[in-house]
Amino acid sequence: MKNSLHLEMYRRMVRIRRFEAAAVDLLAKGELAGGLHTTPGQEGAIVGACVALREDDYMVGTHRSHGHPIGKGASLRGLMAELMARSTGVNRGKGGSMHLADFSVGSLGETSIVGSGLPIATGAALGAQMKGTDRVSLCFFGDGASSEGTFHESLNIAAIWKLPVVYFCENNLYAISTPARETVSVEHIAARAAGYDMPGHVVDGQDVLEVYEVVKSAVDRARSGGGPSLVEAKTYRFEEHAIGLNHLSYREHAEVEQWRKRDPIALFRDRLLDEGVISRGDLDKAEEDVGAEIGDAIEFARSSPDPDPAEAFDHVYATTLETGA
Ligand SMILES: Cc1ncc(C[n+]2csc(CCOP(=O)(O)OP(=O)(O)O)c2C)c(N)n1
Ligand SMILES: [Mg+2]
Repeated sequence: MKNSLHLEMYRRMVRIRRFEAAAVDLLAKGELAGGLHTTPGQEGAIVGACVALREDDYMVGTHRSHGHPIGKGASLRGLMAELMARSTGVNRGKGGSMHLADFSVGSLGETSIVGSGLPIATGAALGAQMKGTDRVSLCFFGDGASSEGTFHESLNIAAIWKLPVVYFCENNLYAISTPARETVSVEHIAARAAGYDMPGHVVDGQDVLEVYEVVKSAVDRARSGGGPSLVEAKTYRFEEHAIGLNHLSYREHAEVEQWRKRDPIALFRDRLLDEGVISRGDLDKAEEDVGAEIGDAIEFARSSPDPDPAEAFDHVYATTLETGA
């Protein structure tokens, strides 16, 4: 792997962390409305998986998905404007935090309905196959979603039709306050792949390079007609389920602290420096550049107009196919 790919991975992880920190700050200041489900701790899983895709491949996120479009290469301006409900947002300011679709980078969107992304990603893979393209679809979902019916139905049909899809579970050990160990029938969600006769892999979600390598091989397999795979990343969210839900006490403080020691960004930075892959100066410069991008995105959003109320019912139903696919 080349240095430039490592640096881009680092940049995207930092971009996600800082973008969300800025959004939380804007929420506190009242410049942004609604809730935010943030993802600190899970950036390695998100970026490692997204970077394994080609730019024209598809990706579907979850309700916790500011990071996934960023991982897929979306520009911050349209995402920040969407969070701030401006007409220049990726969904014209009508979607908000849980609906950050950006078709320009193959990001097909997110919704608040847990498990709803699985059939969408499966459908995108079916579309790619029927059109004879070699596009692959990457589907993110959580440990909670892995017990929804949509998970099982999607994996079954994808296996039968050998669809080019990679199912990627971010197992952060909890669905809101419910531990996966109390609701998931297997120790490793990846073991469920066997029931659908597809490969299942467990990866360390705090290790962006391990995630990248495993997802890349699953993507290559899907692209060459080998069918779907299931990848489970063991990871952790450092913050609460959503901003403002700080009253919940379902996790031991020591557990949170233990995972915080395995911050995927810090681990990657240390490794790049230890192995001499990228200089400290280049990493610092990447962080500085991301800081400037965030500032630019906020200014862009602040100076953008609100959506026109006359457009409220536009784009509810598709009249033309806008994906360019
Ligand atoms: C169908 C459905 N059921 C329940 C909810 C309420 N809900 C929102 S997020 C969430 C937890 C999802 O957990 P997981 O899939 O592990 O994702 P995580 O929040 O950990 O990223 C639940 C139950 C919902 N939004 N949709
Ligand atoms: Mg979870």
